[in-house]
Amino acid sequence: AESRFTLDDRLPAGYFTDSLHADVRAGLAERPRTLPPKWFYDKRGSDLFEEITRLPEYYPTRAEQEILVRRAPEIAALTRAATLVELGSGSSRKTRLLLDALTAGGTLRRYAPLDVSGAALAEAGEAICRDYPGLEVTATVADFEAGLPLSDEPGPRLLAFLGSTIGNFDPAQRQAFYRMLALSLTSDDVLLLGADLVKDPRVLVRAYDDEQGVTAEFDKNVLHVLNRELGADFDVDAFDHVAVWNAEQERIEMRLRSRAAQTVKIPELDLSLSLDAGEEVRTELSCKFRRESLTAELHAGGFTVRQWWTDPEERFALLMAVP
Ligand code: AVJ
Repeated sequence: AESRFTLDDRLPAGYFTDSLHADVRAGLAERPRTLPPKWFYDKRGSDLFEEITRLPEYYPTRAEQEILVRRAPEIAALTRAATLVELGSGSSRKTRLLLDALTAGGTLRRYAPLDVSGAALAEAGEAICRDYPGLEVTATVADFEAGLPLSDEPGPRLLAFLGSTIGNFDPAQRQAFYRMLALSLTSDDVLLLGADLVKDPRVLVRAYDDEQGVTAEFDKNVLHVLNRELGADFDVDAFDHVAVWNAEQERIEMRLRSRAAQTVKIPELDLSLSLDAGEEVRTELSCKFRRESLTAELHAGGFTVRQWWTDPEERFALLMAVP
């Protein structure tokens, strides 16, 4: 059979090294010190995240899935999409709910996942290619924060950004992201966005500090990544995982707290990092949303919200918006 699967690498040469170096150098110079969450996801980090999505405390994946099970046929009917573009193509279970509905609706021709991980795209893309015989799969390795490499996909296009990954961005980053998306889409296209909602802080904190300590392992994994990629000598066991609800900004912050005063060498950055006892490095923002303010910020970024769906418990929202 002809090949219906392509994998196109659009990352500039040296992207990983250059952006990791720049991100870590900038983040560790800030106060509080920060490390961007995108560096959690090496193979082990991606496996740990998959494990998180199955934890009893981590409701977002299941809540979003419930909404998709119920609404996928409506999404297919409303969009009549010919291409499903997926940003940060996570668990293929959710993708398949959309692919099934769009296939049943008879409009779908192409699936175009975008991710920074070529390995993840190859694995997921080939499986989907195998299970959807009529479908073209054009995977692109890209950092979509820098812009969308869209071009000749058949329209209308449905652009899915699921899992509340949008919550990793602060308000200014989200504004820049919406504007970039709005410029990349045409008036036929639709944005499908998953967003975790503000709720009881105890439920939120438990979701990010689980009983089994899987999230703690996931958090500390960024230190393993820095040890391997930058030759750093972080003593991973000298840090505690902390999940804090920031009530003012309505976000969970994950932090790694240094148990004692310590000095860490990062040879690839020519850096020696001194941490005080109790000092925290912020590793992730997970912003939580409300209907009114999310609708307003999308509007400021060039989108009009057309549909807003939640799970019955109103823990999570899935919205459709048009540029
Ligand atoms: C993949 C960014 C949506 O913020 O809930 C899970 C990552 N961090 N547990 C989230 C995460 C800790 C997750 N996102």
